[in-house]
Amino acid sequence: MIILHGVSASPYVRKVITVLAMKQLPFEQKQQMPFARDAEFNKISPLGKIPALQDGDITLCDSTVICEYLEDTHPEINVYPTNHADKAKARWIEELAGSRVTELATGIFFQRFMRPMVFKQDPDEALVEKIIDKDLPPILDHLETLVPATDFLFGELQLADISLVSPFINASYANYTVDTQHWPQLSAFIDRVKTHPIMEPILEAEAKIMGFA
Ligand SMILES: N[C@@H](CCC(=O)N[C@@H](CS)C(=O)NCC(=O)O)C(=O)O
Repeated sequence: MIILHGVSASPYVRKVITVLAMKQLPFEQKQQMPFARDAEFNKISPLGKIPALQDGDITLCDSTVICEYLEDTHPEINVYPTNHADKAKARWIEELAGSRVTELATGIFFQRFMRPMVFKQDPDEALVEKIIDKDLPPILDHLETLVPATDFLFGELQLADISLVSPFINASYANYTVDTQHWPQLSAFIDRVKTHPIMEPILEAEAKIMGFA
């Protein structure tokens, strides 16, 4: 049985949960918190980050590495495009989503959710304002041109779509949603991914764990 370490509300853990669901792979989840400084967990994940995945004798860290491993070992249902050019484009979107987009969107989540709930500190609202007003708009302008008007980035729902939307799900827990007036295509795309039949039950289960439902 595959064991996934990491809390469901991590944007990176959510990628892996969704890929496991798309590939219809059963797994056991251990709700490992990030920043736990847990010596036992560090044996599995040397940087202490989530997600980590164990599959028999194999232990892997990093959501991208894990998703590629699942794609290679279970290729029956693809989560990456199969042609080289689209696959490279999908990997770039996953990288962009996992770096700058996550840094900003999850930055809002970190300030408004993690700081008060986990670290018992006040959020830095000035920083949140800077992210929303200055840092995010140029990225959102780019994403507005990147996402399609209908369906998903490569036709059917795949990992690139999930990677891109995942950080915005965290931001929504911190009362931030993409402005539908300024970025209508991106906003509609985010809704389409969140309400996809694969994603919806995952988000419902996550909301229960988070105490939102
Ligand atoms: N590149 C990694 C990033 C993982 C990551 O940064 N996870 C966060 C939680 S969302 C974490 O564990 N942070 C704890 C830390 O940085 O010590 C991936 O794609 O899995």
